[in-house]
Amino acid sequence: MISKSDFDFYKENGYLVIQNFLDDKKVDKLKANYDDLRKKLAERTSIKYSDYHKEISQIRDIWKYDEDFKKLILEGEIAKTAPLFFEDKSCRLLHDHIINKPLGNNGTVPWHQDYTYWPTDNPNGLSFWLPLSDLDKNAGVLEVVPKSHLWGEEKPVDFINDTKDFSNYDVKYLEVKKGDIVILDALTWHRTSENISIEERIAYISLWIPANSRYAPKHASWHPVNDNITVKENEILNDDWFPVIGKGKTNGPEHTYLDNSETETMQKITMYNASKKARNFLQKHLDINTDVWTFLYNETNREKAVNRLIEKFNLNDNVSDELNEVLLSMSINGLAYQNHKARNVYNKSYVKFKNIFKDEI
Ligand SMILES: O=C(O)CCC(=O)C(=O)O
Repeated sequence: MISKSDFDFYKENGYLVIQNFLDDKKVDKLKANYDDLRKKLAERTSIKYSDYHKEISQIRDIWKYDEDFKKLILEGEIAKTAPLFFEDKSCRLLHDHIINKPLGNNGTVPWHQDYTYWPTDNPNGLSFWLPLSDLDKNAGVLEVVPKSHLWGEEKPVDFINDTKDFSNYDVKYLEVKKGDIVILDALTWHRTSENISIEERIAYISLWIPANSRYAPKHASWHPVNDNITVKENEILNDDWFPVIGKGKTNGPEHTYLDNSETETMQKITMYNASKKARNFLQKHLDINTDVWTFLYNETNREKAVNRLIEKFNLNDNVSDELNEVLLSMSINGLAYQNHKARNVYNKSYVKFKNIFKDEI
């Protein structure tokens, strides 16, 4: 039960932790389902599970694969709670995903505001962030800047070329326990640091928007949810992929929003184009006629590719191990994304790739 003071806290600070939101048994079942799912997805993509497990940190649209997650967000505890945080007591699912910070291969998700990445016209959304285990400060917990949702929307942050710094602010580390949930306003500045604990850090996140949100492709045309949208620009997001919970307004005025079309530019390497740019670059310079990522996932091909690139770009020989690792990581990401839009959200390999080839890309 959420009290009036909880709602007041959320409104004032732009986030809220609800303790004991789900019992341990339910969370353990969700975790087991996630373990099964990632095994199935690795198999379906012909990626070795050990590679998939180490590399893939984001799997999208969990509710489309798994009945327990689906029940949780469409009928269960989250469905019963999310609408209460909206003016008309109803909301629409934008999408859900799991973000994992695997041990030894994870990093920071830089400071950002979620709404800046959503192709929708109304910033009054939020997300529910549910950890599937206890988290201490070292585990890559959510860090939030209280009250920052009141500052309004800024341009989207490019995780690869990130420069935001909130070290002078009163940042809160949300050391939540298994079964707790964090509710986060879509304009609240937040990040998660590297997981340096002894367990992988898994969070299930569902993102909610006002039921009468309209499609705004210019706000985030690169976002994968665009692929699930069949309505036209400025129309209400009435599509099967975006179910409404509650009986709220499914009509209403249009809102103005920032035009972020420039994030699509292919000029320099950014989080919006990194995989595409890397693939085009490798296809061209390695003269590959088949799928680049399938080709590079093969160890022998990858070794040949490394030698060829070192020779062609006159790189120092000592870059060979790093380049091999980067190509492996990018090939796993590329294959998983092509197959089911899963990937590593930390972009370490793209940053390394960018640093190795500098202005050549
Ligand atoms: O779970 C994470 O590591 C990142 C979560 C996040 O930043 C988000 O959900 O917007």
